[in-house]
Order: sequence, then structure tokens, then C-alpha cells
Amino acid sequence: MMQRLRTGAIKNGQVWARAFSSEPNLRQRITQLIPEKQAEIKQLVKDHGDKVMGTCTVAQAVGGMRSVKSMVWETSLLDSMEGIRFRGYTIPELQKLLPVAKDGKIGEMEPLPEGLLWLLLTGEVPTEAQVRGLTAELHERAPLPAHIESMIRNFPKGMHPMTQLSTALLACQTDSKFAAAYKAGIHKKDYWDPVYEDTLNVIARLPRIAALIYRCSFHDGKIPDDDKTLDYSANFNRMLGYGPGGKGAGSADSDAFDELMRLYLTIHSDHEGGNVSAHATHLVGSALSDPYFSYSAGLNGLAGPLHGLANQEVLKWTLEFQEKIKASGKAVTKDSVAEQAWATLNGGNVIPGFGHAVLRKTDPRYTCQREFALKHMPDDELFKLVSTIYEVVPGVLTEHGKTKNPWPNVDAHSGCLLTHYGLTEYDYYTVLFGVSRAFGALSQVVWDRILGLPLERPKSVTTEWIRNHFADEDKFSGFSHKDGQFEQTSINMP
Ligand code: CMX
Repeated sequence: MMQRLRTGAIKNGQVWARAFSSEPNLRQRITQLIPEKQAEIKQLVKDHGDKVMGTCTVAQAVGGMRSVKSMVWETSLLDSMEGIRFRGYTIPELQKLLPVAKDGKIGEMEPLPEGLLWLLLTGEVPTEAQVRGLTAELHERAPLPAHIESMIRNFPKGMHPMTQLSTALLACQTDSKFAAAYKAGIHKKDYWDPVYEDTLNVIARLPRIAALIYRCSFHDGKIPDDDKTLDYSANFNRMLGYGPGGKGAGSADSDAFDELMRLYLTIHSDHEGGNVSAHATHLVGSALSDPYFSYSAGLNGLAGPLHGLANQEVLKWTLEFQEKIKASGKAVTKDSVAEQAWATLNGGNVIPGFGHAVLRKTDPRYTCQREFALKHMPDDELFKLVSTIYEVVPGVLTEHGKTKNPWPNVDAHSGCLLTHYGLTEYDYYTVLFGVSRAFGALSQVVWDRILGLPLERPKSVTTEWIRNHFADEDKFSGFSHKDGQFEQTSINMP
């Protein structure tokens, strides 16, 4: 059975590859890379397996394991000052390198997320032909299992779009190639193959699931068929109801919204491994739960207000402030923004869109969205308010003195861009984040299986264990080690 699955997939891959180029398609390129990468990780463990990368203090264990280096994540790496690099490339570098929509010039338009997917899965920048082939392949994989559409249409009114997304994706699990292959007794060394199949199928299917949720929750439930002539993002926008035939038809705005979606889906895709959605996906995948189970778990984490849901919280916060100011007859000023920020903090709430567990400067994902706004909508009223918030809130948070990073993150900007193009239903915003995050989190799951990473199982301890473990040390807290001898530093004897 496995042989049949694999041969079928490769055969399809060859058809797609032939149609677009004589170069290897994505599956073929990954297959070529596998022996080298498997040898590399074996050598890495042989050379450095007993070396200590970092430690974990009691404060870190209690404090959400911040900065504890204990996970391998190949697709991206986050530097606290510079921000994210996808397979070694910054966002501005990718904007100059990755293929763009048909008839566009690389470097002058936003990158296609399909190109980023190739990069995440191979570590290599794809050619235009490879990206066109991947777009076509994703279209082929897009049809949903028969029961999904009616299921979404029957979700209760008012169910949060993230609940719908996670549930609908999980319900596609009936179609998991990995689950079927595992049941049929697939050899361990071949796990990656059906995981890759599921990964591409999940990524291909998410736009239609997400668009159905949007059309049914907020509009008339009508949705056009997949348009195979379009790239992933433009097709997604049409299914959402934006662009020719939908809102903004024929206007320059519809092209700009396609560009925004390409940028949005590219920059939200991956943020190394420790964030909640990525880590949840990786953790669940380590139990050999298939990509539908794994990424549904990731989506449940993304739905938290301290993580992806912050993008809806930001717009809610901003609009409520805007309404309050308008109702009071006052103008938006730096003082009134500061007043609102202090009211939020004094109410015991966080200011959404600001702060980060790792970053210590403005998130480059915020910066590139700001640059997009400056290029396409500099006079937008909400953008101006978001800019004023950017000028004011870091100062307020610094004065407040708690947050380690007073600067804005990715979620502080996306809502005002989407609102500009008419996508005002902010309860829906995290779904867009969820479509994108699959690219990174699941690409890593493919590599988890290629590299043979095992079940994840860190050690936990009780607070009593910690107290008992350090009891003896506390007894000698007046002493320090020096040259292997105890040296008394105080007379605070037990
Ligand atoms: N507003 C108010 N207080 C904040 C704050 C903010 N934006 N950011 C951090 N703080 C507070 C924390 O709540 C914490 O307070 P306590 O000591 O009372 O618990 C203190 O500052 C220290 O926190 P930190 O070490 O700076 O930040 P954490 O790593 O604990 O948390 C994050 C990071 C993102 C959860 C936090 O900054 C936050 O809640 N931000 C607002 C929500 C948000 O924008 N989340 C989206 C992040 C990006 C994403 O994942 O999508």
C-alpha cells in the first residue's frame, strides 16, 4: 500500500514538474537533500552530543521556560535584536529574492508565499518555474473531503472562526495519508513521505476552509470555485470575496489587497520553534499524530490572546479608543493615546500588539507592514492612529516598567491594513494568521520526521522537589565555592 501511495505521489509530482520545468519539483528536491541532512545530524550528535547548550534556572522553569535552549527547529531562527530569519534570510532580503506574481518583477512586488514554502522545506530560494509548479500542485491538492463544506455550513452561528478552523481542519483528518500509512505498517525511515503529503494537502486546503468560514460567518455563504490561473493568495482573496468579481472589483485596491495577502501569508509563516503554535504542532507531531492532529493543536494555541488572537484584540482596542475619542468630541492626540494606554494598564490588562517573549526591538514583521501602508495607504485614518500609537505606547510601557520589550510586534499592524481593504470583521483575523503559520510549523514537522526526531518528553518536577533539591544549598547560602573550597562570605549561619 505504501508503495502505491508513494509511487502515486511521485508520479503526480513528475507530471507537475514536467508541466512547468525540467528542474526538480519540491518532492524531488527534498528527496535529494535527505541523505546529506540525515548524515549531518548524525555527525552533529557524534561531535557535540555531550556539550551543554544552555541551562535552566528555577526562575526559568517557573517562568515559562524563557530562553531555555532545548529544541531543534530548522526552518527559521529568531534573534532578539534583528528579528526573524527564514532559513537564514531576513524579510527585506526575501522581498528582494523570492518570485512574485505573474508578470511582476522580483524585488518590485511582494514575495509569493509558495516561494517561501519552498525555501522553508528545502533551505533554497526557488526559481520562478519551481514556484509556478508548486502553485499548480497546491491547486491540485485543494479539494476538500466531501463532508467538510456541509460541516462548516452547519456550525452554530457565533462560533469563533478559530474554533471553526481548528475543528474543520481536524475533521479533514479522515484523509490523512500518514495515519493510513502508519496503520498499514510503514517503515520508520519512510515516515516523512506521507507526512509531506499531508503537509502539502493541509496547506492547499486551508484557504478554502478559511474562506468558507468567512463567507458563512459574515456574508451570504456563497463562494467561487478555486481559480487555477491565480496564485495561492489571489485565489484565497477571490474565495473570501475580494478582488475582481468581489469587493474592490477592477480597482487598483484589489491588486494591492492581493499584494497585502502575499506579504501577510509570507511574514506570519514561521517564528522559530518555541512560540505556542509552532511548539504545540511540533510536540503533538512528535507522538506521530499526523499533520491534521498536530496543526489543529497548533491552531488552538494560536487562538490565545497572548499569541495570534492579539491581532483581533489590537483592532478592538484601537477602534474602541477611536470611538471613545470621537464620542467625546476630542481629537486623537499623543496625550489621549497615552491616557488610553495607562487606563488599560491600570485596569490590569496588557496593551495588545506590544511586547514579545524573545524580541527586544520593533518586530521587522511590524516594520514591513508599516512600509506597505506608507506605500499603499499613507492617508488612511486608522493607519495614522496606529502610527501615533507606535510613537506613544513604547514610552508608556517603559515608564510602566514591567515589560521587557516595549516595542510593537506583528499583531500591532495587520488589522489596520485589512480594515483598509474592507476586511473589517476582526474576529476573523487570527484565521489568516492560522493559514500562514501552517507553512512554517508543518514544514518543520516534515523535517522532524526526516531527521528522526523522537517523542518530545522534557522532565517536570514539583515545587516540593525544587525546595527539597536545593534545601542543602540554602543551608550553606553563606558560603561560596572558591578553588573547590567552601569560603565563608557572611555569618548568616543556619
Ligand atoms: N502590556 C502590558 N504589560 C505587558 C505587556 C503589554 N503589552 N507585555 C508584557 N507585559 C507585562 C507582562 O504581562 C508581565 O507582567 P507580570 O510580571 O505582571 O506578569 C511583564 O510585563 C513581563 O513580561 P515580559 O517578560 O516582558 O513578556 P512575556 O514574555 O511574559 O510575554 C507577551 C510576552 C507577548 C505575552 C506579552 O508581551 C504580552 O502579553 N503582549 C500583549 C499581547 C500580544 O501582543 N501578544 C502577541 C505576541 C505576538 C504573537 O505571538 O502573535
